[in-house]
Amino acid sequence: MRSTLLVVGLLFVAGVALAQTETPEQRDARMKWWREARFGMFIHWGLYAVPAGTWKGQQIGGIGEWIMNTAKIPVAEYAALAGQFNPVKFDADQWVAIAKNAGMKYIVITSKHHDGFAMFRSQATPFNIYDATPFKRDPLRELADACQRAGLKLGFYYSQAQDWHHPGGAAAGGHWDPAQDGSMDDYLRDIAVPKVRELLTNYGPLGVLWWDTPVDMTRERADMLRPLLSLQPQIITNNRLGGGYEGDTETPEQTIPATGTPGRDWETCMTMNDTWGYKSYDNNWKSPQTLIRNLIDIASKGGNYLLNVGPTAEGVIPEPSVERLAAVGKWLQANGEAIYATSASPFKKLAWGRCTQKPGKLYLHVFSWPQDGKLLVPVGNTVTRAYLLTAPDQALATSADERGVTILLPPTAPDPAATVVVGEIEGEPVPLATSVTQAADGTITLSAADADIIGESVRLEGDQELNVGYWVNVNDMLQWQVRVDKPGDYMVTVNLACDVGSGGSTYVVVVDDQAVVGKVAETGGWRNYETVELGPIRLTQTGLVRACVRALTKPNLAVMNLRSVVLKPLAQ
Ligand code: H79
Repeated sequence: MRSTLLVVGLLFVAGVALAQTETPEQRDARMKWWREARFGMFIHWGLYAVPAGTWKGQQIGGIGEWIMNTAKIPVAEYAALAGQFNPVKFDADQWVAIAKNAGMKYIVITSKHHDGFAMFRSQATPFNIYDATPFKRDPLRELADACQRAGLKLGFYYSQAQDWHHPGGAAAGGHWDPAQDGSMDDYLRDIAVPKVRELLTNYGPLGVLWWDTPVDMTRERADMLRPLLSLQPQIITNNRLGGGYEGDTETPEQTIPATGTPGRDWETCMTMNDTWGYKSYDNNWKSPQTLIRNLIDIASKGGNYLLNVGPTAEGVIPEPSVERLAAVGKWLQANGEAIYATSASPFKKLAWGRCTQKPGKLYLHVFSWPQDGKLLVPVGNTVTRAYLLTAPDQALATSADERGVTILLPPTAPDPAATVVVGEIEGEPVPLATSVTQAADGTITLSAADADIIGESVRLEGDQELNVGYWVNVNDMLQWQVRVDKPGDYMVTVNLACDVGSGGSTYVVVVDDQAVVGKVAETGGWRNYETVELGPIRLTQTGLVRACVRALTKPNLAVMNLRSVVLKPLAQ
């Protein structure tokens, strides 16, 4: 009896383990379409499209889908919006065509945002578009069918930890109406779990389940939802379930990480203006060029771009979004080979643009067209053939030296947003160490972005001007190779930030074996940058020299955040 129980027990444990483990090959197979896709459409559509950013005549600040929370709208008043929600212009095939025409390979739509309103027919709650509105249709059903017809993957966003409508769901997002009173566990059990089960059961094979804002999601709460994923064994989930679950993808929101997220698949989600859910008066649109370059930047770091649209309460994707998506689509029509199914750049940083690659090919996305027509690619391989992606029959001349391969370009950029030059190579690309060169006036800028970062903790971060941060290991250091052509005396300045309580570290800047020492003074915050003068340094030789910044002592949390070290020539 005992041994039977033991055997049954072991079989059970083995079964669970089997169900939960996946070999790396199985995982790669599951992730394949997503990794190749590179570009998807995020759709934020819900009841918030009715007020569209205005409540009782007042324009409400912040993101449109948060209006109920930001304006502290009582639950019953907000729910009454459903009576006015009749998106008769909604046409699933048209939305899917807009995405497809943009070159997007998948769609992720809000099935239920924090406001609690389900954009699908649900048995779990009448607060859904089928039962509570005059529309009486299930747009997710129609989108699932339209995506199937068009060959796009469909994913659902589901906000599991916030629900400002159903009792118990508003604990995480604030609380402003007694109707929200209740237990989060009851809400999860009675509302979230059955709804997610419906989403994973009723709409055919899904590409993605996109959780959000895992506030108060303990392991126990996450474990109420996570087993449902076995209903769709191939589904890809993000890292926002909570409870310590990592999911498949990292999800930087509104930012492109400086170096991607090494070792993890990732997807930047971003708005085209400043809101996810529709706001009638938000006209702060990003230019097509910015969107194209964002997509390239992300692909060059091995990530995906999930670009948002916020349809109106009539069911229309705003025209400025449609125009921009068409422009990106036009670019991808000509240059898609350099985006889809590519892998990340082999280079750390390129002064003129970005790089993606496929076996045997470097795709050089030129943002800043070289004035002298010479594109320097810091690669050690022989480039057997170079050409514009849009003109593969016209070979471009190349030459090689110790800095890499120079490709001779036409005098003007054929595509100002980004022109793709293809460099065909044999074998794996061999990136060459790039060196910092002196500006015309002699200035030497050692930027964090150009540094070789050596260490365990310190790493590159930031959006615009990059910095190194997380410098908690005193032995970490930054290095550069500098090509000196104007020896002489230079003043060394450092652009750094240091939070209150973390000051006092000492560090040394070494260039060409000459050292200056500094002591970090607090600047009031990790993002408060100040430029401090360290002292003079003499450069005696021309040619390649080494530069480095390393810490000597670190009495507190971290050494500093560092953006750059600059050497300015002193008057002779
Ligand atoms: O669905 C989109 C956002 O609504 C959601 N994630 C993306 C994909 C999101 N929810 N919360 N957050 C992002 C971050 C929290 C923002 C807040 Fe605020 C800052 C909440 C309160 C202060 C923004 C500003 C919302 C209200 C005021």
